[in-house]
Amino acid sequence: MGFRKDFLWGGAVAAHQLEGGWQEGGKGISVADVMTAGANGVPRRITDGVIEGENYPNHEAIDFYHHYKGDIELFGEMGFKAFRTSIAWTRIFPNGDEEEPNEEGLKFYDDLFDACLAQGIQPVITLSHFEMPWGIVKKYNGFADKRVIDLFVRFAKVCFERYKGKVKYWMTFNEINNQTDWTSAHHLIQDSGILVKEGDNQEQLMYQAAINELVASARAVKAAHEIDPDMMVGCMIAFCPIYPYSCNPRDIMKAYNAMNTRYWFGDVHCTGKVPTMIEKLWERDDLHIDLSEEEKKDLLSGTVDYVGFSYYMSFATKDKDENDKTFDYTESKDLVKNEYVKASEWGWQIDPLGLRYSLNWVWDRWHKPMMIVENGFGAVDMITPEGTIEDDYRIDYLASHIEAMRDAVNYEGVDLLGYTMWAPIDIVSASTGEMKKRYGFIYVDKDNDGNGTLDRMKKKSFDWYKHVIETNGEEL
Ligand code: BGP
Repeated sequence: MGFRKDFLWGGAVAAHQLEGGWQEGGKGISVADVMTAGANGVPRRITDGVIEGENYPNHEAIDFYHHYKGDIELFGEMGFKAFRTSIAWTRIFPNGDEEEPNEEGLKFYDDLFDACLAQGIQPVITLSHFEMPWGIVKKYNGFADKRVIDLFVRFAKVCFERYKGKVKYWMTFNEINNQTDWTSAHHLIQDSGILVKEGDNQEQLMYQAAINELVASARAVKAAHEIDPDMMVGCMIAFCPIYPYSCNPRDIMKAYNAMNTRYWFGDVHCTGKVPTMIEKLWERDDLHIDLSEEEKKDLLSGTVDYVGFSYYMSFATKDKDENDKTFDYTESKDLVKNEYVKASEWGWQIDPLGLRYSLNWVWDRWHKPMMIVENGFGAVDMITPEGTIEDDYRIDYLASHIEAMRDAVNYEGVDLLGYTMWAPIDIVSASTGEMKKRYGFIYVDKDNDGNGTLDRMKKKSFDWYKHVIETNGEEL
């Protein structure tokens, strides 16, 4: 009973949210470098290039670029077995389409991975986590253009060859399915590097880019296995189960189609086939998706080895039109509040049982080993007069979710490889650009305006997680 002996306990981050050093070591500009801070209800803006005087929180972030040795030691002290981060594409190919990689960027990750391995920590690596080179955005409009498939595969191969023997677990695209919400310009730039212009058919752009990314992912999986048969390459899905609002059959059908619309990306990653319901939707919406016979073969032969997914919250949906036979689901319009669960300060609905449900759904549908590669609680942390941070709310959130995944292992026998919570150290929030939305066991002295010493300090949850790892998740 309980988690496997070699369970990969750890934490997860993404390069652009913590490294800083945005112009060091020959790094080019990425989409994250042209996103301003949001905060207090003001959304992040995507600027067309870097504008003097704007606040770009990712430029310095928490300066992990210069602090990584100390930070990794702290992860080692907690007993981490795995550390998930991403490789900033722009450190390796500054514009994205150079012939040769940037040696200084490659060397940085060599040093970082060595620092992890010295602590007994396995690096778990995402190749593309919301940080496409700005050069690719400007020249090709990101994954809207098929030529970007080759650019991504070249980047992936360079990484596999260089880090072979150091990195076993990889993921291709972070939360590839966030762009289900194609009405959001934010998701299109983060997931696909598409800069939305007036008059664009965003639905067409999204589905074409997604297909191109899925082909790129499949080719990368094949390349990895040729370079090193021991490599395990996974996908990464943002998993929020969508419940029916009621037992009205129309709500059930709506939720069923909503799940299929949000998770067809995983079907392609895991089975190599586009579900017929998605092809029907393309027909209905008059979308013309270019997917050649050769590409279809690649999809079939480049299926993933495991499913990585993030889990923060659940959703609910409700049918609104009794004459609608399509049961089409549009994320920006079709979600409703679930009165049975509470929400965080940022409106994220807290639902630990939803994690057990998700593990079972993924396991039953795709029959692949799984890794929970993100799960955590963003909150404002206060320093007490004694100088401590008593983050019991974070401990409660994580404990209830770890219990739910242990139940899925014990009661349903799902195959779970590991758990890398988000994020072991405070970093820049991806959705809002804020520093005050904190997830870490380690506090970083930096505020929303970019002020602070960058000093690190342990929160109460630090020792709690250390004990969870020591007991292999038995004592929460
Ligand atoms: C996921 C992303 C991460 C991350 C996390 C928390 O969607 O993969 O990059 O940041 O969510 O979100 P946020 O930082 O917006 O609170």
